Amino acid sequence: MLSNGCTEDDLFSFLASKKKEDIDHRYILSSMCTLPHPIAARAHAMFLETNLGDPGLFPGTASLEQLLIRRFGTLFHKPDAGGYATSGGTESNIQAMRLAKALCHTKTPNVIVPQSAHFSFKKACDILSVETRSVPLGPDKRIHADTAAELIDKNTIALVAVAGTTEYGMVDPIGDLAKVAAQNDIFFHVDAAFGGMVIPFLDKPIPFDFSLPGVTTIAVDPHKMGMSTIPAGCLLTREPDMLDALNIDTPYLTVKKEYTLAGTRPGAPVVGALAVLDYLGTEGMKAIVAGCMKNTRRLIAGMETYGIQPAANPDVNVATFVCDKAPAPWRVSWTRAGHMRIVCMPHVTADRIEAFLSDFGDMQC
Ligand code: 0PR
Repeated sequence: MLSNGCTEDDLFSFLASKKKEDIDHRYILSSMCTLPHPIAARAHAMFLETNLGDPGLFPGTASLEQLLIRRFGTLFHKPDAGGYATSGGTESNIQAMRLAKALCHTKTPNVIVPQSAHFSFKKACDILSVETRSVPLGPDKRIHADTAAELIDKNTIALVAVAGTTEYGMVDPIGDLAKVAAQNDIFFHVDAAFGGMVIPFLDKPIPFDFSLPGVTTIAVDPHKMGMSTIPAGCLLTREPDMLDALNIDTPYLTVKKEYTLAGTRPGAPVVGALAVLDYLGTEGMKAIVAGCMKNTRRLIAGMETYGIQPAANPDVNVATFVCDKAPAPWRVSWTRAGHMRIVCMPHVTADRIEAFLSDFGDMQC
């Protein structure tokens, strides 16, 4: 640390020079995050000092968190769903697995997780000392109910499915899997961290939520397609009080118990998330999602004109290709199987897709 600090001008020119080292968002095609909606940024700035970890000091902010949970509960067909705002999909998935473990009493627990699941489940199972059983994918890059059912035994504490897989943008057959979970009386967690803010707004929504009786919990991330500021995730539970199973005593806080993972929790991105939902409404979100899906289809069609085949037929706005090279300075990502992956987020506009396709064509020549 500098003993006498520095001037504000010096400090901010240093920070600005460092920010310039970051990748220009116009070239980022690899991210499931996007530029925050201006409404989210404005709401975030209003609530900078708020801490949901001690909600009795910020009752107004805490009521906005409850409102956010109610908005998602309603969107997911269970208006009285329980839940809270997490730091994102990783925390939601860890907490869902923690909850599943708390509700079961087995000495050697296992969870059944799709091969396509996000790596946060590895962290969850590691922390919780739970065995992971991986469900292989079908040729359509989804898991199937019969293959998942074969892995269930008396020590299975949870089944997991993904609504919008990280790598290929696929939605598992949640309806079939929910039936298997219900028949076996197993906790069923749907990771809709990405798809939860896409699927409800598609022209033909795919059933994935509490409308399916077997679904126990859902993870959804406003800081992905919800265009909120980072970090903003939500964990939703079918039963309003389910999370109480995770309560621990917090004697010196304004609340005497908490079930969250983090202690201090930022209110600002949570309010940012709610602000975007309320500002855009369902029609506004449908327009955003329709744009992202149109761009995804255009990208796939454009790549096909160069002889590049898609690696999957995605349910959400993730396009993957059998291709091993991308033009600079674009930032794409690569799946474990070596496919090129582009996430058509709101900042990836139609113009940017055309610019990428044009640069891709030039690279091929
Ligand atoms: N579940 C799913 C289905 C996800 O896709 C992700 C993250 C998570 C859970 C975990 O969410 P958090 O990262 O919020 O904890 N998916 C992206 C990924 O790993 C996250 C990401 C975002 C990566 C932006 C890079 C990036 O630039 O690919």
